Amino acid sequence: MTVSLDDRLAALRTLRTAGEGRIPDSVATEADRVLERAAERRERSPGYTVVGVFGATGSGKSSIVNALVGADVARTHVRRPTTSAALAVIWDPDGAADLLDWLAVRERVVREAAIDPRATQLVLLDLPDFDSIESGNRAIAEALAAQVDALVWAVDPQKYADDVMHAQFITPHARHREVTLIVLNQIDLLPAADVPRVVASLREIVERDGISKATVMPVSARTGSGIDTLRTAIGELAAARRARDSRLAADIATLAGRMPAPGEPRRLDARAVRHLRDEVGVAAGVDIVSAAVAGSYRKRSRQVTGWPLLSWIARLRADPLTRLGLGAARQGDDPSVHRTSMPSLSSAARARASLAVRQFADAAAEGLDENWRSGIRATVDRSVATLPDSLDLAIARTQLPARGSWWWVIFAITQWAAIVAGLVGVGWLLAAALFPTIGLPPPEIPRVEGWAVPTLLIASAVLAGVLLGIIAAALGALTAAARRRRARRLLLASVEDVVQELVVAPVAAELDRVRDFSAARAVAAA
Ligand SMILES: Nc1nc2c(ncn2[C@@H]2O[C@H](COP(=O)(O)OP(=O)(O)OP(=O)(O)O)[C@@H](O)[C@H]2O)c(=O)[nH]1
Ligand SMILES: [Mg+2]
Repeated sequence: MTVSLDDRLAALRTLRTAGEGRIPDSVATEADRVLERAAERRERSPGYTVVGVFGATGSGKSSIVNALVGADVARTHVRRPTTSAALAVIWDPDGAADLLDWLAVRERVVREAAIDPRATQLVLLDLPDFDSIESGNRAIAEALAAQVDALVWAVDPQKYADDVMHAQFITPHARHREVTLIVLNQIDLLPAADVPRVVASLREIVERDGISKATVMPVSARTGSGIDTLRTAIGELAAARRARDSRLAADIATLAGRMPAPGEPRRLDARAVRHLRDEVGVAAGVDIVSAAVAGSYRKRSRQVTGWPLLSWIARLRADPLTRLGLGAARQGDDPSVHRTSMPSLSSAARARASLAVRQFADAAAEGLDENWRSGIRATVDRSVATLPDSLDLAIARTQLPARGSWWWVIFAITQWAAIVAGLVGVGWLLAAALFPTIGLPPPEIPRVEGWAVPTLLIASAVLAGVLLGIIAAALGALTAAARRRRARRLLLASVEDVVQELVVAPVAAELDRVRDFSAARAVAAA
């Protein structure tokens, strides 16, 4: 996979934002530095290649620069350390000025003849020693090692195997292998027969440092042996004009390697969402409210359709919905400020809801790295805090089925008609008994099949009342059950909206963030 530097930089920016709070602070800071450095380097002298010569004191860095240039531009000495400030050799004073200012290199030498015909846009840096006893030297070398486009490591036959140098300086730059040249200097001090052995040994050590297929160039700054090959290699680096991007790409890849993989995020499971909704619904009192809807219906049904002489008793009982603060009285209330008076989100209910939310989050975060898992947990913990209020509001806003039934009025009229018929029967019988006592002729009492009509009237009125009562109760129970189911559905839909907004969506966003991070990490590390 070939990835452009722009893609890599975009990936690093994604890693930085998506990884906020999830990657170690040190890595985040370093990412900011790399992004800043890349932007700054790309603004300056894009055609130029900055090659720095790094190494331990006395390895011959300054001597190598002089040999490359063909003149004593850099001071060399037996005294250690000699070089204490970076020196730039340039061939075009204007083109690289801005770049050198950014590199903070003040000592500059301008030369006429290029070290290689292809290397006119080159900045060659002689640097202070990397492992210096002078902390200033070390700081300069370290800062420039982070800024140059290509690194030349100068080692000498005495110290080429020094563990500290490899572990502290070369290994951290292993990713820069494409823009790294390893130079074994002072080979004139070795018996000629030993050179291949030392080169092979150095190559092996450098491979262990992580720089595979390293080219180790044996040179002597004193005799000039191997210097031409080194010039050609530097000329090629400059001509390719890829060192700068390659270096920045390696920086990004190194950083991406220091960011732990977040793990494979799961898809959110619809069943898990439903289970969460149901659990939170129970906690929010969906069952209590839907039972109250049914209870309220039954009460009002009894009030209207019950035997009129007793139905006033039903009127005395409070409406279960009103008791929850959800009765007809709230119609016209501003629902945005309305609160139910349910005891629903008692501490037990709260605990049940937050347990369900945390279980949902933990299941969603399964398979992720700990940092990301705890990130998801922290996200839902914030949701849990606002959940009770949002649920109460959602329940209060739900349009519950509260209207009466059309058949109530038919039953009511029939009940009253039966009562009137019964009263007519009673009046009739009373008249028959009392009229003679006040000298009036008693009303005639016809008979049907041997039964007195007024008695039949009373009996059928009582029978009708009982029958109507039974039928109305059965119809009422059926309708109340249907109401309860409908209320439950509506309430659960309201709860689902809240759960979606406060829990599911934030968790899904976190999982998307993990996916973005993983994808960016693959691009950055490619
Ligand atoms: N025999 C031999 N001596 C060399 C060679 N290159 C450098 N020297 C000597 O090694 C000593 C140190 O050389 P410098 O070029 O000053 O070394 P440096 O790496 O720049 O040292 P600092 O600036 O102190 O970090 C000098 O006395 C050089 O003459 C070489 O190829 N062969
Ligand atoms: Mg020097």
